[in-house]
Amino acid sequence: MRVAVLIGGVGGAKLASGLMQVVAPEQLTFIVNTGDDFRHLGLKICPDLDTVMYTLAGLADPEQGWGIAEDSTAALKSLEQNYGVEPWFRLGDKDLATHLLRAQLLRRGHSLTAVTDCLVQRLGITARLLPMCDDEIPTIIKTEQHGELGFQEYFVKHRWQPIVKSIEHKGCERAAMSPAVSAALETADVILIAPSNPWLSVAPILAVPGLRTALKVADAPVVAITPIIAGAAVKGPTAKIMAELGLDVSEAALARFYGDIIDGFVNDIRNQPLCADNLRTVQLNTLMMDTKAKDDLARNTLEWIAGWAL
Ligand code: FO1
Repeated sequence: MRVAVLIGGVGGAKLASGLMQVVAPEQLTFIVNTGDDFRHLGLKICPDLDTVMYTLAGLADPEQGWGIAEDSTAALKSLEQNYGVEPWFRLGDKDLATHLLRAQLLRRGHSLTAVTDCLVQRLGITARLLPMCDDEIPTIIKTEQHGELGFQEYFVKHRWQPIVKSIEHKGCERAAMSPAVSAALETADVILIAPSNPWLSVAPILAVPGLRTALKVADAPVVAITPIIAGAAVKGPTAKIMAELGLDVSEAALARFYGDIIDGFVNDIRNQPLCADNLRTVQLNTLMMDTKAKDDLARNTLEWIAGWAL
């Protein structure tokens, strides 16, 4: 069964770990948000691509969810102590190696898709990892307190505390879906939307021109998994942003957000049952606190979909 997954960073990576246990990795394609990408210290940083990549390679820091486990910070300390550079974005030394190699490959003229393929192969990952797009579509957050902020300034520097007024996907009208993303959606048997932040991680992917249409015309069922459990996000600002954008913090509001691009919705067992026309729903444990819960969510989701779609 070929499974394509639209995915953000830390929350999505947990589902990715589960899927790796229940689907042959060669059958898995992760289409990853790159709206969080930015340039820092002259390097292109792709936090969500790296979070998923390190998770699949077994290198991820289990506490933070991002970065490499047991990494050191000698470069960051030297930048601060010797050059007075504020270390607001914590790049570990091993993580820096990824950025250096990526920068070199990009400078040679390779696309982000090709560069990601190269990094993934060298790490021995057999699943496919695709950036949502080869063009840059930075997510810009318009805030009440600071005006427009780049994504990482909002998320890391200001610890997602500013009140969000609106979210822009800068330059999306000039971007194009990559042939690899288009092929992955066309050939998938199942398309999942990971329990990543719908506004910060999934909306940038949906902003890639043609991608919404590709989901609507796909032969495969498209199923989203809720990131909201009992009126709150497991981690991060999903619920806070929903409230700031004037939405109910509910699974019904999430289903409305995805609208006609989804055929199914995996709701959590702790949530109210969801009734919506033309939408199949199921209630599963979506709280992925340990390895078993990750594997169970992946397996139960795919078994449920197989029962009505395959
Ligand atoms: N998140 C933080 O909260 N603080 C950091 O200093 C930080 C550094 C960092 C470095 C590399 C990387 O790949 C990710 C990093 N993240 C950090 C996580 C990250 O920026 C966010 O979790 C995502 O962009 C949101 O999905």
